[in-house]
Amino acid sequence: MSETPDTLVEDAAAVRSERFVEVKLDESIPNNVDLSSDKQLLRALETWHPQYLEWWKDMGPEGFQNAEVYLRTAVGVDPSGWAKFGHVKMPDYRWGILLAPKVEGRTIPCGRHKGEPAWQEVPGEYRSLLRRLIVVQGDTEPASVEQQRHLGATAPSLYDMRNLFQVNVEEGRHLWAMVYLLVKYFGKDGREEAQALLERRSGQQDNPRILGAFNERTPDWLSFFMFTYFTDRDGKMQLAALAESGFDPLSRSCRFMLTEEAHHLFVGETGVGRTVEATCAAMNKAGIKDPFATERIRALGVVDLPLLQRKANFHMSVTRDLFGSEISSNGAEAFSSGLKGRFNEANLKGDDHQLADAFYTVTRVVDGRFVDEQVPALRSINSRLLDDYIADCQGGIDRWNKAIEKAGIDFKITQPHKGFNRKIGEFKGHRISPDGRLLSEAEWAAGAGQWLPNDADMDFIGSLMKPCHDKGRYASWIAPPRMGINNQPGDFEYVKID
Ligand code: BYC
Ligand code: FE
Ligand code: FE
Repeated sequence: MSETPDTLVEDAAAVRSERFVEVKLDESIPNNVDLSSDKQLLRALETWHPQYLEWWKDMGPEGFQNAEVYLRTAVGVDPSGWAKFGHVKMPDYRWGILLAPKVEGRTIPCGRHKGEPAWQEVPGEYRSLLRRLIVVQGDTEPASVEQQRHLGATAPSLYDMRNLFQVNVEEGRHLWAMVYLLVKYFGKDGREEAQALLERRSGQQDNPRILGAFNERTPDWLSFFMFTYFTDRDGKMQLAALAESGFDPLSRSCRFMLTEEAHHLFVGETGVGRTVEATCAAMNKAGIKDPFATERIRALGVVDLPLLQRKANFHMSVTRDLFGSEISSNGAEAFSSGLKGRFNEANLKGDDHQLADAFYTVTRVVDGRFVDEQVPALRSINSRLLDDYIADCQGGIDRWNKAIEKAGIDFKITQPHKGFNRKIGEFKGHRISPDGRLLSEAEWAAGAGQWLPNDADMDFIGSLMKPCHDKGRYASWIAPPRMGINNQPGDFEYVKID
């Protein structure tokens, strides 16, 4: 039988729908993974959904569940137009399951299976490692929402409040992204892990979140901005590494999550930047040149720059711990198995992507001195991602410094030594100053209050945390943004508080 034009047309349509899977928004769970055709999966997710909403109402933003918030909702995966904006109550947000389009013929980019077709199903021999990576990633998402849940009450403006809630609903969607993978690909134990993701609680003694930084408090807005600049950037790096996964559904999930992540980093960078701007403007207006004139600066209702540095030191150090031990056999196995690549793996030129004979320089403490050691590259995968992260942090810091310099103030925000205040990895158990000196316990105790936020700092920041909920107004310590969200005017009502 010869092919009729009709079947050709149908085939073409099938190819199209494979590549540009439409997002089905009218289903109970918006998705582009054809949920309705997999009844068992749909049922499992529909069972999880009300429990997720319970969690959101218990642990999500406190006090604003009925407020109408001007939110961006993902409605597609086309980079040129994937979101729409509108006022919604957060519990009505359309959390969906969205994967970046499939790349036809994609192969495993690294490790011992390099060049083989990417896995569309879970590779049996790596099942538990893969599940662990997905669970750890998933756990951080609701943890951050829990950490930030009290911040609405002290928002410095409606604009900032909206940005907080935007970040929160998207971290909620990131949880959905990981839960989809667990439930679809890991059967019963995947469903149990999905359940446990709603049960652990940030900072709780008996059932804490998995990674250290996600059990720290985010008590004020300065912490929030530092967190979204530094800790969401760990999210960016880890998602980028998982986007290189040979397990294609994980890669596609992470690729789309990265699209949303950019806004979280923007909130952090501009949040700190606007704080710097308000401080410099107030100092100049009052004729204060000395950034260390703490009391006079604080009396202006702005944050002194050395305090910003201490805050940054804290968030950088706890976030660096999130990369795991610099030298790690788990890290080596994640790479060799092809489950997790390096940052930008597919574009690393002049590299065999297997690293069997390669070395990487890792700084270690040996006999009370720093030593740069050549370590097998496979075992130092975590170290390399950490170094890439530290480099990635610098851009925004340079932009903050440029604003300080332009204001004519002699101060520079810097990154502390890699070993400063570390609890995980090579530097754990050592006392190291921000400028990279190995210290005695007594020297550390004497210096810590200058390097990390001290009690007086936290009290002062606390005193600034007064809500500013009038349209178009901003708290004294933060400058207005250059532009509104989605080009809205300055007095736009980003959150309609009921
Ligand atoms: N705290 O060999 P090791 C984000 C555990 S952020 C407590 O050193 P490995 C987001 C580790 O689990 C991105 N425990 O390192 C940001 C292991 O336990 P097991 C999150 C820690 O295994 C803002 C043991 O210690 N994504 O998305 O290579 C807002 C020895 O581990 C810590 C990911 O992390 C710690 N800091 O682990 C919202 C990606 N560090 O297995 C969201 C997925 C390590 O022996 N995770 N441990 O019981 C991974 O790729 C890896 O698991 C790690 C490094 C990066 C965590
Ligand atoms: Fe996230
Ligand atoms: Fe994020």
